[in-house]
Amino acid sequence: MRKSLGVVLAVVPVLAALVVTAPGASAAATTLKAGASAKGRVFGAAVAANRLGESAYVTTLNREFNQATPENEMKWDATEPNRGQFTYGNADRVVNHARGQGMAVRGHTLVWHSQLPGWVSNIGSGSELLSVMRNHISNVAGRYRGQIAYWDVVNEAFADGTSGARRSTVFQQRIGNGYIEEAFRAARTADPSAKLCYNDYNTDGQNAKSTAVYNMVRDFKARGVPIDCVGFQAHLSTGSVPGDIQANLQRFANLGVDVHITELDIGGSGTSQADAYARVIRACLAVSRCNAITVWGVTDKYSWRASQTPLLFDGNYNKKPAYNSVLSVLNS
Ligand code: 9MR
Repeated sequence: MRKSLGVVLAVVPVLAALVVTAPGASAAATTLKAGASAKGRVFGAAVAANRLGESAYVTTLNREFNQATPENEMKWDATEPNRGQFTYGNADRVVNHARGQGMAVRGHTLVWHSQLPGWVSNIGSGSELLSVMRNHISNVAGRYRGQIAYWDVVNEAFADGTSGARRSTVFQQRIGNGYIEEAFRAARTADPSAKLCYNDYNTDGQNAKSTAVYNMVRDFKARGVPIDCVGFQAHLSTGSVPGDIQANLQRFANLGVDVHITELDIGGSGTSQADAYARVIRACLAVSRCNAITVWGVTDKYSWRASQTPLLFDGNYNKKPAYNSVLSVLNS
């Protein structure tokens, strides 16, 4: 008798727990990746190879995120510092860590005017630079063939301001307008299973720059140039979240590409930062093709704009109000 009462008493809390979570309602997610997964999205972070020895960094990364973007390790200056000499130590470190944790990898980036070694900038001939660019893409994307979910094939190729012009990079100057589509074709050949993205900043709302990118993507789709996705970096501050971000994401999605928030960080603190993050996440969730969100780092202390504390975890890896706000939008 005593024994069976004990069993009954032990079962009561179990039943109570079942009643609380049933019927049909799933428990609220307690991590960013679980919340995003429940909404059919991935939630990523930029990852720095030289922080992977810090246990709190790794614990937070592994617990919260299911996609990794190497922050600097796949850029041209890291992967081909000298012509024809490819170095992959740090890129491998990030890829191996991510894959070991079951995280998707976002490759970043094959063609960019910044963090570009001097030997590339000094090439004067367009045909020579085109073959150097193709060779770079073939090597880097080829090395990680089959392991990359998304490649940022070309980064930041449009000018700021109202001109809607291409940025005057060495690629634009020497090769001309065709360099972007040549880069996408080379990437498709090197890794046919990776989704290929164009990535830029100040394109989060509708403006002259984002419209210029939009027109390029529309043209690429019309002519069969291989492009699958567009990345919106979303380096923002509390006052600068565009009111039309959802409309902008949707117009790109309507062209038949996935849209991603790729480098999200929002300078600020407290409630205003939390609200700004919520606006961006809500906009993405409202667009069915917005299926990946990446924040540009794990902790404020290692952010490229650390003094603006733009991320979801503070320097001690405590969850900030912005973290709770993002998680609650993902759970809503
Ligand atoms: O976060 C990156 C920082 O560590 C580098 O010093 C910097 C060099 O340009 O690049 C930062 O990442 C950039 C990204 O690759 C492309 N979009 C803008 C990002 C912030 O500058």
